[in-house]
Amino acid sequence: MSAFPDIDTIQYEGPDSDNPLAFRWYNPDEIVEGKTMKDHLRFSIVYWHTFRGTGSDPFGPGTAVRPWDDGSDSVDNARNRVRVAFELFEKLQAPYYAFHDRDVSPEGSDLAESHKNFDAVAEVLKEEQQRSGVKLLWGTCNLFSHPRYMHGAATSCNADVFAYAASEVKKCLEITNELGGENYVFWGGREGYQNLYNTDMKRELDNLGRFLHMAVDYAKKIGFEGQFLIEPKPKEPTKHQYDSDAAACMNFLRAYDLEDHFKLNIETNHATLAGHTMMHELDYAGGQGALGSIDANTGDLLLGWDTDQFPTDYYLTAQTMLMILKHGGLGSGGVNFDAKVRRESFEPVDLFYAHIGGMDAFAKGLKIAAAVRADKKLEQFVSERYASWDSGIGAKIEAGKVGLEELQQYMLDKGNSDPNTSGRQEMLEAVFNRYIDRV
Ligand code: XLS
Ligand code: NI
Ligand code: NI
Repeated sequence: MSAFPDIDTIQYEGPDSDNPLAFRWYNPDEIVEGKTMKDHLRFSIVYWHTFRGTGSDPFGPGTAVRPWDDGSDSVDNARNRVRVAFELFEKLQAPYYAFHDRDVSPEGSDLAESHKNFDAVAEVLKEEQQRSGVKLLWGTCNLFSHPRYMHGAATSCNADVFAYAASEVKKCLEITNELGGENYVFWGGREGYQNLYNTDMKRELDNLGRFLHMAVDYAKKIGFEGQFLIEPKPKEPTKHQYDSDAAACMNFLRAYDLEDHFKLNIETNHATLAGHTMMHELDYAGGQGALGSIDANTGDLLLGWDTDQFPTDYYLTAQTMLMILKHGGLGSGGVNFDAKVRRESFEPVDLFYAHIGGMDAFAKGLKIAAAVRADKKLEQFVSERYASWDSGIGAKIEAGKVGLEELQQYMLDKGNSDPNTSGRQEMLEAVFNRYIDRV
Protein backbone atom coordinates (compact mmCIF):
# COMPACT_ATOMS: atom_id res chain seq x y z
CA MET A 1 0.00 0.00 0.00
CA SER A 2 1.30 3.40 -0.94
CA ALA A 3 1.89 6.03 1.73
CA PHE A 4 1.93 8.79 -0.89
CA PRO A 5 -0.78 7.65 -3.32
CA ASP A 6 -1.24 11.08 -4.90
CA ILE A 7 2.42 11.62 -5.69
CA ASP A 8 4.22 10.09 -8.66
CA THR A 9 7.96 9.90 -9.17
CA ILE A 10 9.17 13.49 -9.35
CA GLN A 11 10.25 14.40 -12.89
CA TYR A 12 12.42 17.12 -14.36
CA GLU A 13 10.22 19.70 -16.11
CA GLY A 14 12.72 22.53 -16.59
CA PRO A 15 13.07 26.05 -15.15
CA ASP A 16 9.73 27.29 -16.52
CA SER A 17 7.69 24.70 -14.71
CA ASP A 18 5.18 25.94 -12.14
CA ASN A 19 4.65 22.49 -10.71
CA PRO A 20 5.96 22.32 -7.11
CA LEU A 21 6.08 18.54 -7.45
CA ALA A 22 8.57 18.67 -10.34
CA PHE A 23 12.26 19.41 -10.60
CA ARG A 24 13.11 22.68 -12.30
CA TRP A 25 16.89 22.24 -12.16
CA TYR A 26 17.70 18.72 -11.04
CA ASN A 27 17.96 16.75 -14.25
CA PRO A 28 19.78 13.59 -13.11
CA ASP A 29 21.28 12.65 -16.48
CA GLU A 30 22.34 16.15 -17.53
CA ILE A 31 26.09 16.38 -17.99
CA VAL A 32 28.03 19.07 -16.13
CA GLU A 33 31.82 19.13 -16.41
CA GLY A 34 31.76 15.69 -18.02
CA LYS A 35 29.72 13.99 -15.30
CA THR A 36 25.99 13.56 -14.70
CA MET A 37 24.28 15.73 -12.11
CA LYS A 38 23.34 12.54 -10.33
CA ASP A 39 27.00 11.56 -9.95
CA HIS A 40 28.13 15.02 -8.89
CA LEU A 41 25.46 15.48 -6.26
CA ARG A 42 24.85 11.98 -4.90
CA PHE A 43 21.77 13.18 -3.02
CA SER A 44 20.92 11.47 0.22
CA ILE A 45 17.89 11.66 2.51
CA VAL A 46 18.20 11.35 6.25
CA TYR A 47 16.06 8.92 8.18
CA TRP A 48 16.10 10.85 11.44
CA HIS A 49 14.49 14.15 10.49
CA THR A 50 12.37 12.84 7.65
CA PHE A 51 10.98 9.73 9.32
CA ARG A 52 11.49 10.27 13.03
CA GLY A 53 11.08 14.02 13.32
CA THR A 54 7.75 14.95 14.86
CA GLY A 55 8.03 18.71 14.94
CA SER A 56 8.14 18.79 18.74
CA ASP A 57 9.96 21.69 20.36
CA PRO A 58 10.60 22.70 23.99
CA PHE A 59 7.22 24.46 23.99
CA GLY A 60 5.00 21.72 22.68
CA PRO A 61 4.61 18.23 21.26
CA GLY A 62 4.94 17.10 17.68
CA THR A 63 2.62 18.35 14.99
CA ALA A 64 3.62 16.13 12.06
CA VAL A 65 0.85 14.04 10.52
CA ARG A 66 2.32 10.68 9.45
CA PRO A 67 -0.60 8.34 8.74
CA TRP A 68 1.66 5.30 8.18
CA ASP A 69 3.19 5.54 11.66
CA ASP A 70 1.23 4.05 14.60
CA GLY A 71 3.25 6.20 17.01
CA SER A 72 4.60 3.18 18.89
CA ASP A 73 8.20 2.15 19.35
CA SER A 74 7.49 -1.40 18.16
CA VAL A 75 9.68 -3.35 15.78
CA ASP A 76 6.67 -3.88 13.49
CA ASN A 77 6.10 -0.16 13.22
CA ALA A 78 9.82 0.33 12.55
CA ARG A 79 9.82 -2.28 9.80
CA ASN A 80 6.72 -0.81 8.20
CA ARG A 81 8.25 2.67 8.30
CA VAL A 82 11.17 1.41 6.23
CA ARG A 83 8.84 0.58 3.32
CA VAL A 84 7.41 4.10 3.47
CA ALA A 85 10.88 5.63 3.61
CA PHE A 86 11.96 3.80 0.49
CA GLU A 87 8.81 4.87 -1.33
CA LEU A 88 9.78 8.48 -0.62
CA PHE A 89 13.46 7.95 -1.57
CA GLU A 90 12.41 6.42 -4.88
CA LYS A 91 9.76 9.01 -5.68
CA LEU A 92 12.32 11.76 -5.06
CA GLN A 93 14.88 9.93 -7.21
CA ALA A 94 17.34 10.09 -4.32
CA PRO A 95 20.10 7.53 -4.84
CA TYR A 96 21.14 7.40 -1.16
CA TYR A 97 19.90 7.57 2.43
CA ALA A 98 21.57 7.77 5.86
CA PHE A 99 20.56 6.63 9.35
CA HIS A 100 21.44 6.35 13.02
CA ASP A 101 20.90 2.92 14.58
CA ARG A 102 18.20 4.37 16.82
CA ASP A 103 16.24 6.11 14.04
CA VAL A 104 15.63 2.89 12.22
CA SER A 105 15.24 0.52 15.16
CA PRO A 106 13.91 0.87 18.71
CA GLU A 107 16.05 0.74 21.84
CA GLY A 108 15.53 -2.58 23.63
CA SER A 109 15.42 -3.26 27.38
CA ASP A 110 19.11 -4.19 27.24
CA LEU A 111 21.94 -4.29 24.71
CA ALA A 112 21.07 -7.76 23.39
CA GLU A 113 17.47 -6.75 22.71
CA SER A 114 18.58 -3.54 20.96
CA HIS A 115 20.81 -5.62 18.70
CA LYS A 116 17.94 -8.01 17.97
CA ASN A 117 15.67 -5.10 17.04
CA PHE A 118 18.35 -3.63 14.81
CA ASP A 119 18.77 -6.96 12.99
CA ALA A 120 15.04 -7.24 12.44
CA VAL A 121 14.85 -3.79 10.85
CA ALA A 122 18.10 -4.18 8.90
CA GLU A 123 16.53 -7.19 7.20
CA VAL A 124 13.85 -4.93 5.70
CA LEU A 125 16.38 -2.19 4.91
CA LYS A 126 18.36 -4.71 2.90
CA GLU A 127 15.30 -6.00 1.11
CA GLU A 128 14.20 -2.50 0.20
CA GLN A 129 17.70 -1.50 -0.95
CA GLN A 130 17.78 -4.49 -3.25
CA ARG A 131 14.28 -3.89 -4.57
CA SER A 132 14.74 -0.17 -5.21
CA GLY A 133 18.47 0.22 -5.89
CA VAL A 134 18.65 3.03 -3.29
CA LYS A 135 21.97 2.75 -1.44
CA LEU A 136 23.24 3.57 2.03
CA LEU A 137 25.46 6.67 2.04
CA TRP A 138 26.34 6.26 5.68
CA GLY A 139 25.40 4.73 8.95
CA THR A 140 26.05 6.17 12.39
CA CYS A 141 25.21 5.49 16.01
CA ASN A 142 23.05 7.66 18.17
CA LEU A 143 25.34 7.99 21.19
CA PHE A 144 23.62 11.05 22.62
CA SER A 145 19.86 10.61 23.17
CA HIS A 146 19.72 7.88 25.80
CA PRO A 147 20.20 9.16 29.38
CA ARG A 148 23.22 6.86 29.80
CA TYR A 149 25.06 9.26 27.49
CA MET A 150 24.44 12.32 29.69
CA HIS A 151 28.22 12.75 30.17
CA GLY A 152 29.10 11.79 26.62
CA ALA A 153 29.90 8.38 25.10
CA ALA A 154 33.55 7.94 24.13
CA THR A 155 34.36 10.90 26.40
CA SER A 156 32.20 9.84 29.32
CA CYS A 157 33.64 9.85 32.85
CA ASN A 158 31.93 6.45 33.23
CA ALA A 159 34.02 3.66 31.66
CA ASP A 160 30.98 1.40 31.39
CA VAL A 161 29.30 3.97 29.19
CA PHE A 162 32.37 3.97 26.93
CA ALA A 163 32.03 0.17 26.74
CA TYR A 164 28.32 0.41 25.96
CA ALA A 165 28.95 2.94 23.21
CA ALA A 166 31.73 0.78 21.78
CA SER A 167 29.31 -2.16 21.66
CA GLU A 168 26.79 -0.08 19.76
CA VAL A 169 29.40 1.12 17.27
CA LYS A 170 30.54 -2.47 16.71
CA LYS A 171 26.99 -3.52 15.89
CA CYS A 172 26.31 -0.49 13.70
CA LEU A 173 29.53 -1.04 11.76
CA GLU A 174 28.50 -4.63 11.09
CA ILE A 175 25.09 -3.57 9.82
CA THR A 176 26.47 -0.65 7.80
CA ASN A 177 28.88 -3.13 6.23
CA GLU A 178 26.12 -5.65 5.57
CA LEU A 179 24.07 -2.94 3.85
CA GLY A 180 26.99 -1.83 1.69
CA GLY A 181 27.26 1.60 3.40
CA GLU A 182 29.79 3.77 1.59
CA ASN A 183 30.82 5.74 4.69
CA TYR A 184 30.50 5.66 8.46
CA VAL A 185 30.03 8.91 10.39
CA PHE A 186 31.00 10.03 13.87
CA TRP A 187 29.26 13.20 14.86
CA GLY A 188 30.31 14.18 18.38
CA GLY A 189 26.91 14.10 20.04
CA ARG A 190 27.69 14.84 23.67
CA GLU A 191 31.46 14.52 23.20
CA GLY A 192 32.37 17.81 24.81
CA TYR A 193 31.83 19.45 28.17
CA GLN A 194 29.87 22.12 30.00
CA ASN A 195 32.31 23.06 32.74
CA LEU A 196 35.99 22.43 33.43
CA TYR A 197 35.47 22.30 37.23
CA ASN A 198 34.25 18.72 36.75
CA THR A 199 36.08 17.72 33.56
CA ASP A 200 39.40 16.07 32.73
CA MET A 201 39.63 17.32 29.14
CA LYS A 202 42.91 15.65 28.25
CA ARG A 203 41.70 12.27 29.47
CA GLU A 204 38.45 12.62 27.53
CA LEU A 205 40.28 13.48 24.33
CA ASP A 206 42.69 10.57 24.77
CA ASN A 207 39.73 8.25 25.23
CA LEU A 208 38.03 9.62 22.13
CA GLY A 209 41.21 8.86 20.20
CA ARG A 210 41.21 5.30 21.59
CA PHE A 211 37.56 4.85 20.69
CA LEU A 212 38.10 5.85 17.07
CA HIS A 213 41.13 3.58 16.74
CA MET A 214 39.00 0.68 17.98
CA ALA A 215 36.47 1.45 15.24
CA VAL A 216 39.21 1.58 12.60
CA ASP A 217 40.64 -1.74 13.80
CA TYR A 218 37.28 -3.46 13.87
CA ALA A 219 36.33 -2.16 10.41
CA LYS A 220 39.50 -3.74 9.09
CA LYS A 221 38.67 -7.00 10.81
CA ILE A 222 35.21 -7.28 9.23
CA GLY A 223 36.32 -5.97 5.83
CA PHE A 224 34.37 -2.70 5.96
CA GLU A 225 35.89 -0.52 3.28
CA GLY A 226 33.71 2.56 3.62
CA GLN A 227 35.21 5.93 4.46
CA PHE A 228 35.18 7.05 8.10
CA LEU A 229 34.01 10.62 8.57
CA ILE A 230 33.98 13.07 11.45
CA GLU A 231 31.32 15.77 11.43
CA PRO A 232 32.51 19.03 13.03
CA LYS A 233 30.14 21.07 15.18
CA PRO A 234 31.11 23.74 17.71
CA LYS A 235 28.24 23.74 20.20
CA GLU A 236 24.89 22.15 20.99
CA PRO A 237 24.28 20.00 22.90
CA THR A 238 27.44 20.76 24.92
CA LYS A 239 28.86 24.21 25.34
CA HIS A 240 32.28 23.08 24.05
CA GLN A 241 32.07 20.29 21.48
CA TYR A 242 35.49 18.72 20.94
CA ASP A 243 35.05 18.50 17.14
CA SER A 244 34.37 22.21 16.92
CA ASP A 245 35.32 22.92 13.31
CA ALA A 246 37.29 21.47 10.40
CA ALA A 247 40.63 22.77 11.65
CA ALA A 248 40.06 21.45 15.20
CA CYS A 249 39.11 18.06 13.77
CA MET A 250 42.23 17.91 11.61
CA ASN A 251 44.37 18.73 14.58
CA PHE A 252 42.67 16.03 16.65
CA LEU A 253 43.07 13.45 13.87
CA ARG A 254 46.76 14.24 13.52
CA ALA A 255 47.40 14.33 17.26
CA TYR A 256 45.90 10.84 17.62
CA ASP A 257 47.38 9.40 14.45
CA LEU A 258 44.01 8.96 12.76
CA GLU A 259 44.46 11.19 9.70
CA ASP A 260 44.86 8.29 7.29
CA HIS A 261 41.52 6.82 8.28
CA PHE A 262 39.19 9.79 8.50
CA LYS A 263 37.82 12.57 6.34
CA LEU A 264 35.31 15.23 7.27
CA ASN A 265 31.57 15.52 6.81
CA ILE A 266 30.96 19.27 6.64
CA GLU A 267 27.53 20.59 7.64
CA THR A 268 26.41 24.06 6.63
CA ASN A 269 24.64 25.02 9.83
CA HIS A 270 27.57 23.75 11.90
CA ALA A 271 29.94 25.96 9.90
CA THR A 272 27.73 28.95 10.68
CA LEU A 273 27.63 28.11 14.38
CA ALA A 274 31.44 27.90 14.34
CA GLY A 275 31.55 31.46 13.04
CA HIS A 276 32.67 30.30 9.59
CA THR A 277 31.07 30.13 6.18
CA MET A 278 30.37 26.79 4.51
CA MET A 279 32.88 27.82 1.84
CA HIS A 280 35.56 28.29 4.47
CA GLU A 281 35.01 24.88 6.05
CA LEU A 282 34.95 23.15 2.66
CA ASP A 283 38.05 24.92 1.42
CA TYR A 284 39.89 24.15 4.63
CA ALA A 285 38.93 20.45 4.59
CA GLY A 286 39.62 20.19 0.86
CA GLY A 287 43.00 21.85 1.24
CA GLN A 288 43.93 19.19 3.79
CA GLY A 289 42.79 16.38 1.48
CA ALA A 290 40.00 15.59 3.91
CA LEU A 291 36.76 16.65 2.21
CA GLY A 292 34.56 13.58 2.56
CA SER A 293 30.90 14.49 2.39
CA ILE A 294 28.44 17.25 3.23
CA ASP A 295 25.36 17.57 5.40
CA ALA A 296 23.34 20.00 3.34
CA ASN A 297 21.13 22.34 5.29
CA THR A 298 21.11 25.94 6.38
CA GLY A 299 20.73 27.81 9.63
CA ASP A 300 18.95 31.04 10.39
CA LEU A 301 21.33 33.91 10.89
CA LEU A 302 19.03 35.40 13.51
CA LEU A 303 19.09 32.23 15.62
CA GLY A 304 22.08 30.70 17.39
CA TRP A 305 21.25 27.00 17.12
CA ASP A 306 21.14 24.16 14.62
CA THR A 307 17.82 24.86 12.90
CA ASP A 308 18.53 22.31 10.14
CA GLN A 309 16.51 24.06 7.47
CA PHE A 310 16.37 23.00 3.85
CA PRO A 311 18.82 25.00 1.72
CA THR A 312 17.25 27.09 -1.04
CA ASP A 313 19.69 29.97 -1.37
CA TYR A 314 21.50 29.89 -4.72
CA TYR A 315 24.52 31.79 -3.39
CA LEU A 316 24.99 29.19 -0.70
CA THR A 317 24.59 26.20 -3.02
CA ALA A 318 26.75 27.78 -5.76
CA GLN A 319 29.54 28.56 -3.29
CA THR A 320 29.27 25.07 -1.82
CA MET A 321 29.47 23.40 -5.23
CA LEU A 322 32.30 25.67 -6.30
CA MET A 323 34.40 24.39 -3.40
CA ILE A 324 33.37 20.78 -3.99
CA LEU A 325 34.36 21.00 -7.68
CA LYS A 326 37.58 22.79 -6.78
CA HIS A 327 38.58 19.93 -4.50
CA GLY A 328 37.76 17.20 -6.98
CA GLY A 329 34.24 16.19 -5.91
CA LEU A 330 32.81 14.28 -3.00
CA GLY A 331 34.29 10.84 -3.72
CA SER A 332 32.27 8.30 -1.74
CA GLY A 333 30.43 11.14 0.03
CA GLY A 334 27.24 12.88 -1.01
CA VAL A 335 24.92 15.83 -0.56
CA ASN A 336 23.04 14.57 2.47
CA PHE A 337 19.99 16.60 3.45
CA ASP A 338 20.41 16.79 7.21
CA ALA A 339 17.38 19.04 7.25
CA LYS A 340 13.88 19.02 8.64
CA VAL A 341 10.60 20.57 7.65
CA ARG A 342 9.32 23.29 9.97
CA ARG A 343 6.85 22.44 12.70
CA GLU A 344 4.19 24.31 10.77
CA SER A 345 4.82 22.22 7.62
CA PHE A 346 3.15 19.19 9.11
CA GLU A 347 1.73 17.32 6.10
CA PRO A 348 3.46 14.43 4.30
CA VAL A 349 3.55 16.38 1.04
CA ASP A 350 5.77 18.98 2.74
CA LEU A 351 8.53 16.34 2.85
CA PHE A 352 8.42 16.35 -0.94
CA TYR A 353 8.32 20.12 -1.38
CA ALA A 354 11.27 20.46 0.99
CA HIS A 355 13.53 17.94 -0.72
CA ILE A 356 12.60 19.08 -4.22
CA GLY A 357 13.49 22.66 -3.27
CA GLY A 358 16.82 21.57 -1.80
CA MET A 359 17.70 19.32 -4.71
CA ASP A 360 16.84 22.02 -7.23
CA ALA A 361 18.87 24.62 -5.34
CA PHE A 362 21.91 22.30 -5.41
CA ALA A 363 21.44 21.41 -9.08
CA LYS A 364 21.32 25.08 -9.99
CA GLY A 365 24.24 25.75 -7.64
CA LEU A 366 26.21 23.09 -9.50
CA LYS A 367 25.48 24.77 -12.84
CA ILE A 368 26.44 28.19 -11.51
CA ALA A 369 29.68 26.80 -10.08
CA ALA A 370 30.49 25.12 -13.39
CA ALA A 371 29.86 28.42 -15.21
CA VAL A 372 32.20 30.25 -12.82
CA ARG A 373 34.88 27.65 -13.47
CA ALA A 374 34.38 27.58 -17.26
CA ASP A 375 34.83 31.33 -17.47
CA LYS A 376 38.01 31.18 -15.38
CA LYS A 377 37.73 34.84 -14.32
CA LEU A 378 38.03 34.12 -10.60
CA GLU A 379 40.71 31.51 -11.16
CA GLN A 380 42.75 33.91 -13.29
CA PHE A 381 42.35 36.67 -10.75
CA VAL A 382 43.66 34.45 -7.97
CA SER A 383 46.61 33.20 -10.01
CA GLU A 384 47.57 36.75 -10.97
CA ARG A 385 47.18 37.87 -7.37
CA TYR A 386 49.78 35.34 -6.30
CA ALA A 387 52.05 35.72 -9.35
CA SER A 388 54.93 37.04 -7.22
CA TRP A 389 55.33 33.49 -5.91
CA ASP A 390 55.80 31.97 -9.36
CA SER A 391 59.28 33.31 -10.04
CA GLY A 392 62.09 35.30 -8.45
CA ILE A 393 62.23 35.50 -4.68
CA GLY A 394 58.76 33.99 -4.22
CA ALA A 395 59.74 30.83 -6.07
CA LYS A 396 62.96 30.62 -4.04
CA ILE A 397 61.00 30.86 -0.76
CA GLU A 398 58.52 28.21 -1.82
CA ALA A 399 61.35 25.93 -2.93
CA GLY A 400 62.93 26.27 0.52
CA LYS A 401 66.10 27.74 -0.94
CA VAL A 402 66.34 30.84 1.25
CA GLY A 403 66.17 31.73 4.95
CA LEU A 404 66.05 34.94 6.98
CA GLU A 405 69.64 35.93 6.07
CA GLU A 406 69.16 35.62 2.29
CA LEU A 407 65.82 37.41 2.52
CA GLN A 408 67.34 40.27 4.46
CA GLN A 409 70.18 40.59 1.95
CA TYR A 410 67.65 40.50 -0.91
CA MET A 411 65.62 43.31 0.66
CA LEU A 412 68.72 45.37 1.60
CA ASP A 413 69.82 45.18 -2.06
CA LYS A 414 66.34 46.01 -3.34
CA GLY A 415 65.61 48.74 -0.79
CA ASN A 416 61.84 48.31 -0.69
CA SER A 417 59.10 45.80 -1.51
CA ASP A 418 57.15 45.99 -4.78
CA PRO A 419 53.84 47.85 -4.50
CA ASN A 420 50.62 45.96 -3.70
CA THR A 421 47.69 45.55 -6.08
CA SER A 422 43.99 45.84 -5.24
CA GLY A 423 42.09 42.81 -3.91
CA ARG A 424 39.05 43.95 -5.97
CA GLN A 425 36.57 42.24 -3.65
CA GLU A 426 33.59 44.37 -4.71
CA MET A 427 34.29 43.84 -8.39
CA LEU A 428 34.56 40.08 -7.90
CA GLU A 429 31.34 39.91 -5.89
CA ALA A 430 29.60 41.63 -8.79
CA VAL A 431 31.28 39.22 -11.22
CA PHE A 432 29.89 36.31 -9.20
CA ASN A 433 26.41 37.80 -9.57
CA ARG A 434 26.69 37.55 -13.34
CA TYR A 435 26.81 33.75 -13.19
CA ILE A 436 23.83 33.69 -10.86
CA ASP A 437 21.99 35.83 -13.47
CA ARG A 438 23.09 33.79 -16.46
CA VAL A 439 22.37 30.22 -15.38
C1 XLS B 1 23.59 17.11 14.61
C2 XLS B 1 24.18 16.40 13.49
C3 XLS B 1 23.64 15.00 13.31
C4 XLS B 1 24.61 14.17 12.53
C5 XLS B 1 24.40 12.72 12.63
O1 XLS B 1 23.68 18.33 14.72
O2 XLS B 1 24.06 17.16 12.34
O3 XLS B 1 22.39 15.04 12.72
O4 XLS B 1 24.62 14.53 11.18
O5 XLS B 1 24.59 12.25 13.93
NI1 NI C 1 24.63 16.41 10.46
NI1 NI D 1 23.51 19.29 12.69
